[in-house]
Parts: sequence; structure tokens; C-alpha cells
Amino acid sequence: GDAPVAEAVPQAGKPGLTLLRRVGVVDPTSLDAYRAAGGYRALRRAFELGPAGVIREVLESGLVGRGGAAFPTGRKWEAAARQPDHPHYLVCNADESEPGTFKDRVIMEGDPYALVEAMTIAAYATGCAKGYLYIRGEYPRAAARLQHAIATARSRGLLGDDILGKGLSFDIELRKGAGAYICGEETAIFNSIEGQRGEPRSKPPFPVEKGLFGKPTVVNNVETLVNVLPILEGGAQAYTEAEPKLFCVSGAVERPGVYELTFGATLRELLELAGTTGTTRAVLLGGAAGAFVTELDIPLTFEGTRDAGATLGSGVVLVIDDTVDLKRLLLRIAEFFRDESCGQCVPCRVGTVRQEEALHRLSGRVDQRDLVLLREVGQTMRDASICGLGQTAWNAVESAIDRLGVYK
Ligand code: L3W
Ligand code: SF4
Repeated sequence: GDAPVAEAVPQAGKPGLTLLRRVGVVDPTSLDAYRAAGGYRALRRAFELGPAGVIREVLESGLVGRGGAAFPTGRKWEAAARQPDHPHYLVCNADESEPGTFKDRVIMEGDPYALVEAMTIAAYATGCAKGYLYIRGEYPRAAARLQHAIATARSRGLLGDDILGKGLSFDIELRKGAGAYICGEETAIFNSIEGQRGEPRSKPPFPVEKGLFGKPTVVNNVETLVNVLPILEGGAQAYTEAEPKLFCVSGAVERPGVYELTFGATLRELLELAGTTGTTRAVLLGGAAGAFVTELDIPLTFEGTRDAGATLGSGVVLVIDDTVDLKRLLLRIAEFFRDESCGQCVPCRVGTVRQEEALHRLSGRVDQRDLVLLREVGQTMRDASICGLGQTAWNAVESAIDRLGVYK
């Protein structure tokens, strides 16, 4: 067991969990314990299926990326696998930095071998000889656990040359970020690993064609990768019947933490598990890049949250009660984006500053001209920014004005 991890997972040890089944229950430092708890069954299944068979299962599972953008994982793997240029690289995006997100941390601290096994399967399916695990620098415990898991897997023939005697060669190198949110953007990760400034590149070309060191690269989020284990263990069909999703619940709740639900559960059901405190006024879905919603009977799916004018994003559920000073919260969000903008493109570099200034003025005195300015600046950032940071920097502010009537 592991007390700090278990504390962050109120459901730890409960039956019926998939992604969290070992978290807080199985010793995360023991490869033997991992194997005794079902570990490395999925990799054996992968060897039976062959690379194309693994990709077929992942395509059939309908798995989409859990980092926020929901791109179909099977399509990404298929596109990378067929690239003639070699070597291919695998990058696990563990730079979990969206405010309010801590699900990947819980997996990495509580079930690190699961990520090592899942990366090995992804590499096998897509023909990657080398994997980089890019983890945010502020996660020292997760980094240590993974470093240990990688080393013991290597010493037991589960990484390195001829894995499990099946002729697969694959190894993982851990790289730590240095505190910049933008280094979670997939192409900024490449620059960071290559030793360049952590700035996003323009897409296309997409990483599957030209990524790390200019080579075909598969980039997946931690949670996305670990989903491949149940897909292979039970088959795509069974997986789709109860597809798991992690949520990071924080704010005005009694039991904050990471929760696992199956797609289709409603926001209200999640909040009942976590126990709201005070009077819930709104919920920020998707983090700083997301939007406020007031309707609780919405299904927690990518479509359901989109229909509600929000986003599932990376699973942030920040509960706001009537004691929260919304103007201060919005200022904090604007400050975050201004701080974390890499400054490469004008709409975001200048827009995030103008947005924060206007919100400062509005906190003192409401002037319609500032509201008009905010909308113009916000729309420009959304339309003309190079990457997701600038494109989403106005989302939360816009939804707070339109739905919560802040500055009325
Ligand atoms: C091959 C194509 N690949 C797209 C790939 C692309 C990437 C993935 C998604 O993230 C989200 C935003 C926020 N052929 C492809 C293709 N791809 N077309 O699919 O791509 P994209 O560009 O839609 O999104 P993105 O830039 O990867 C933006 C969220 O990220 N966000 C913050 C997230 C923070 C965390 C965290 O802390 N853990 O996740 C902020 O904006 O929700 O939707 O791999 O290469 N034709
Ligand atoms: Fe950098 Fe912002 Fe442009 Fe993204 S949108 S490249 S963070 S300046």
C-alpha cells in the first residue's frame, strides 16, 4: 500500500475499477507484486496479436487521447507505424501541468509498471526503438518511482534487447521538465528533449510524420497509454462496454481526488461521489483552458461536455461554491496564461497581457468598453494563435461572463 497516493484516490481498493485497480493497493515498487496483480499479461497478448493486430484492437476500442484533444489513438498509431523513415520514437507526455490536473501523477506514483508496460506495447505496435518519458519536474516522487520501475524492468528482460525473448528491442529514457506549462505541448516537448527552447512548432507536419529529431513520433498522454492494457487484456469489445475515464475533482467538495467512472456517468453523479460543500454555483470543466458550466445533469463524455459548451479536456472538475470570488479566480487564470505564454506569436504574447489588464480594470469598475475589448482580444487569440495555449486562453473568462454573469 501507499498512503499518500491512496489519499488522493478516495475509491482506492474498491471493486470494479480498471485504471485505478492497483493504485493504493499493490506495492508500486515491486515488479513481482505488479506481475502477481495481472501485470505483463497485456504485453504477452500483444505478442500474440502482432503489431498490426494490436493497432486493430486499439482502433476497434475507439480509444481517443486523454490529454485533452481526444484524437483517435489507433489512427495515430496506424499513421506512425506505416512511416518508412526510421527510427520511430515514442514520447509519453507526462508533463501534467493543466491547473487542477493530477490523474497522471496518481497513475505514475501508484502503478508505475503499468505505464512502462503500456509504453512497451505502444512501441511494439508502432515500431519505436526508443521511448522518452517526459515528466514535469515538479513530480519528484513519480519520477523516482518510474526510474525504479524502468531499471527493474530492464534488469528482468522487460526492457532492452529481445524483450521476453520475442525479438523486440525497446528502452525508455526519463526526461524531466523545468517548470514550463508550454512544455506539455507535444512539439514543445520535442524541442525541450532536443535541447532547444521549449516553444511549439507549427502543425502540420504532425509528429507522426516529423516529430522528435525530425523522425516519425508517437506522442501519447499517460492515461491514454495505460488504457491499452485493459483493451488488450479483455479485448476491444469488452472495453467499449465500460470505457473508463479519470477525473480530477477539486474545489468545494468533501473528498477531492482522482475518480474513475465509465463514460456516460453524469457530472451530478461524480459530484455525489465527491460530496459537494456549500452551494455549488458552477463547475469549471477542462481546467484553465476549459469553461464554466452550471448544468449538472450533463454526461461526462467528450460529446456531452461539448454540447454543454465546455470540454472534457484532461478531466478537470473544479467545483465553485458561492463563497468563491469569481473575479479573483478569473484574474488568477489570466495571470497563469500571461505567465506561461512562450511569447512566440503575437496574438498570445500580447493578448494574454491585454486580457489580464482588462480583467484588473473590471475588478475595480465595470466599463462596457473593457468587455468589448476582452471579446475582441479573446477571439483573436482563439483564431490566430499557433498552439492550444493561446487558442484556449479566453475560454474560461468568456464562459464566466456569458454564463455566470460576472461583471454584470
Ligand atoms: C496525425 C493528423 N495526427 C491531430 C494529433 C496531434 C496530437 C493530437 C491532438 O492539444 C489540447 C486542448 C486542451 N494526423 C492529426 C494528428 N493529430 N491531427 O492528435 O492534436 P491537437 O492539435 O488537436 O491538440 P493538442 O495541441 O495536442 C490541445 C488541452 O490540450 N490543453 C491542455 C492540456 C493539458 C494537459 C495536462 O496537463 N495533462 O493535458 C490546453 O490547451 O484541452 O484540447 O497528438 O499530433 N491529421
Ligand atoms: Fe507560444 Fe502562446 Fe503562440 Fe502557443 S499560442 S506558440 S504559447 S505564444
